[in-house]
Amino acid sequence: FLPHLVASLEDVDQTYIMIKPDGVQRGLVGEIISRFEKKGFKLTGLKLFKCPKDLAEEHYKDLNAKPFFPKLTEYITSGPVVCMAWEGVGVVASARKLIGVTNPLQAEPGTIRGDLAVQTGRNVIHGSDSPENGKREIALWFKEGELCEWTPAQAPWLRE
Ligand code: IDP
Ligand code: MG
Repeated sequence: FLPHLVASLEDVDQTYIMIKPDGVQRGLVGEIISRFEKKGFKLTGLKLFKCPKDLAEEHYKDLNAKPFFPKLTEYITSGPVVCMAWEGVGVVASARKLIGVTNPLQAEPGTIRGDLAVQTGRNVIHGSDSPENGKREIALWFKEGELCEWTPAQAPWLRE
């Protein structure tokens, strides 16, 4: 019996999900939010936001040596984004599965990128890649008071 493993199965994680400017411009906001809602995760933060350049650079700082970095920060700042915080057991990895792999042409049908996008440079959505980055990115994109703690009415129907 490994109580730490059992406990970790029940740990509630947070992930930062962002609909990129192409997703907003293409009218995909409702469609995308709906997929996370229907899955059963809990929305704890939501805003439409025009991202300043320095924030885009900070968010993607691990990629700042890549040749596509200038175009990436230009893309992210080219129009409003929808910033979201979602919470749930296993939400980080599950959201990455719902999103699909980085290149939409390789993303499985049924995933957001697989269904709704064709190019890596316009792949409509971001999702944190680890629970640590989920926390870091939520703190980066949301101010105190912008997140909402609440209990969805469906909670007892989602988990035994
Ligand atoms: P991810 O969004 O699937 O986690 P990352 O490798 O973390 O993918 O890259 C972050 C974002 O940078 C991608 O979602 C995409 O918008 C952009 N990106 C990654 N690789 C390329 C590329 O080769 N060309 C253009 N843009 C890229
Ligand atoms: Mg990434």
